[in-house]
Amino acid sequence: MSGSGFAIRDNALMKETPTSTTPAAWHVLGGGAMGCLWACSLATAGHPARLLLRQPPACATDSDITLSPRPTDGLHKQSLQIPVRIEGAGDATPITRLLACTKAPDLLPALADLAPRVVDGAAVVLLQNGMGFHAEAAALLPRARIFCALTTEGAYLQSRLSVRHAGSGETLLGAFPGGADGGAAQLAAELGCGFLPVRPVENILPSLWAKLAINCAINPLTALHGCTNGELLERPGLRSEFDALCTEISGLLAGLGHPLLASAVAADAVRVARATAANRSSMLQDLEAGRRTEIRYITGFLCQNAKAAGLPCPRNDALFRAVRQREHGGQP
Ligand code: KPL
Repeated sequence: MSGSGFAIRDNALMKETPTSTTPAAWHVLGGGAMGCLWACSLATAGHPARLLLRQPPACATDSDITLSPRPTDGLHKQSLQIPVRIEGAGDATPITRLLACTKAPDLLPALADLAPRVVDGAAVVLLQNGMGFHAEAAALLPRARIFCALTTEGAYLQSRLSVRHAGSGETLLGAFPGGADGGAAQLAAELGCGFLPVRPVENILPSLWAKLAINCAINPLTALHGCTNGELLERPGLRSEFDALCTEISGLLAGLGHPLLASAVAADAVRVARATAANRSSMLQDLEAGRRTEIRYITGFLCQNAKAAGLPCPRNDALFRAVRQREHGGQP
């Protein structure tokens, strides 16, 4: 997406191609913690779940995901083997329901590979951190119904195809680009049929912006300083940097027409940093693992919108450039 404007697009106008599978099979894209967790949630509720991997195992198409659930998931076991079907992009099965759980930088190339398999009217749910890729994803899949989701569920991979559900949260789901329901209620019921609850919202954009603002405040600073989310609040030098960054983000949100989010951002960022004090942010983990980070879709998106509106954003801009430099192996 360039700028904050969204093209006119209406999910309700897109007819879904009827298929014989009842209930509809879900394809879950990405073998990270979120992909495995959602595949397990759907499979335990009896929905056929297929895990789409960039590099599927050479010979196995059926596999198990090892799930360590939370007691509140209602599965009454410490660990379960959940059977799933593994597919690669080259498989031919038509896709009617897709939950994309890749990192933001991997999303568009993966969707381009899958596009020929996505049936008319298919529901495609984008569950990535950040903003700025939704319109491009919609352009790659012009005949699909696009939804955005964001989640506060916590999970981590214990090893390949072995996931621990580490924190219970909530997932919001809304049609892209927002506005009328566009099928979100029905889809939320389907996707939320397992142990991960999903709440439909009429307009997901404010929630996406609110999450973006929190990620702008926490992720780049923790990534560059190599610290936990909680240390941002505790270490005096870092705390003043964090506070000044929140002030700039708040001013930008106000200038971009989000006054309510602007007034809440500092308190929200502190609340999330405190609630996830022991966490190493996803951006820190990406930098440490030598992976591309989501900076382009987090701070980069905010800066792009700020500049288009003529709003100076020196702190965010400096963080954006510093993280990009680290991604390319440079030192601060
Ligand atoms: O979403 C997060 C992330 O790490 O990407 C936060 C909220 C910062 C938690 O770590």
